[in-house]
Amino acid sequence: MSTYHPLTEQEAIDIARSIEAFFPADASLSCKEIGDGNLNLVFHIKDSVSGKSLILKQALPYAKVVGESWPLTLDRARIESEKLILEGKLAPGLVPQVYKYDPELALTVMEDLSDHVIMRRGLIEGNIYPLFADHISTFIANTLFFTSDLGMNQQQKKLQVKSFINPELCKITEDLIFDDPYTLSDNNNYEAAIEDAAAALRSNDELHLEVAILREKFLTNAQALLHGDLHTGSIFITKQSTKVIDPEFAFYGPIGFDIGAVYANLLMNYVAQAHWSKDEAAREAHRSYLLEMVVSIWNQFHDKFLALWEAHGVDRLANEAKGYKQYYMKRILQDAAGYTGAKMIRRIVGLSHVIDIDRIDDDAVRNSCQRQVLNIGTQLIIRNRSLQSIEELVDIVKSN
Ligand code: SR1
Ligand code: MG
Repeated sequence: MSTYHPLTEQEAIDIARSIEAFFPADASLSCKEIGDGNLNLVFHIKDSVSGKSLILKQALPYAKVVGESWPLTLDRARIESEKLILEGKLAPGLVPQVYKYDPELALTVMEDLSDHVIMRRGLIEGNIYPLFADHISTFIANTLFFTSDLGMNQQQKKLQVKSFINPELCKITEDLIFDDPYTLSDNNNYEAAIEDAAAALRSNDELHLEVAILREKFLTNAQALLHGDLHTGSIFITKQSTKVIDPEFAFYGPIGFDIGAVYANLLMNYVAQAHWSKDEAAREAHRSYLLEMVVSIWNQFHDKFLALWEAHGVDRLANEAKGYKQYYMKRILQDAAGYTGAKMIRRIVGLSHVIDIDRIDDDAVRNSCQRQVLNIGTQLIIRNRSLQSIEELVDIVKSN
């Protein structure tokens, strides 16, 4: 057993070579560290003889995006590998295969998805993904239903809640999403040109009440085992295939939080298409496509979740009480709207941004997009508890 230390590229090659029956004996392995996320090292190992490849992901004991001054638990590597394995069982084909987890090194060895692209980049290029709504609605419905009190043994669920307690990663979300944007915080990061819009977030009492309610649900509502960070940078995609990665923020929380993460990132791309699409017709086509995708994801998720409930529901009263299913699904939709708004706002004024918006080089266009994201986010949060349909969510987006 090795004691923890950040791996060198040569050590990553040696570990990859030891994965049984993966690389042939005459493999000629090369390695490159390719991690471009906020937290971890990611080694890409390739055999030039067979063409086979692997990913080794190693957690660092601090948040890479900030540095060693922000210590972070290595237990997130366990949570990530256990969640990936569980997701692979509940939503087959929609996550990378895990070959090995090494707790000492906080290391997960998994399938290389280099034949896919990160969805955020694909959307910026204006690509269409015809199967995405089907795939992601299956992923969300299956992983959330079967880890909830509706779909699994309720005593086992309590043990699962315990095993996925993830206090440090949850605190990042609690601070960066549900606190910092609404106060003067050193973590905040936004341009002087939108100071007035950022200040408006800090003085809006109606908004603060709704964010406090969303925050409370995030802190206390252990509804299902969430991915916890389901943005378009956590999704590898092609026209035929979707693979969800990076569940290190997994914990038991409100179902709407995962849906809100997907929506927020689709909608920020929707706003940013004002810059990224070459001509007006292409831009409008892509924007319509993104809004249709938002509607389709909800409708498919709704139908799939209810079908699972019908076939596999374990809670007699929840199964039979008249009106309960409608109540439950509407609450998920309303939570999803609120979390969509919260996740949009944090990416404009908070610590960690998205390239859809940040890489717009024209200052005026970028600032205008930032303001639009803040407006949509604010309205979604303020109106979340009265929202009645997915079409209403789309209307809020279009009217801002
Ligand atoms: C300090 S980590 C910043 C962000 O990166 C992750 O992807 C999460 O979204 C987190 O909030
Ligand atoms: Mg991540």
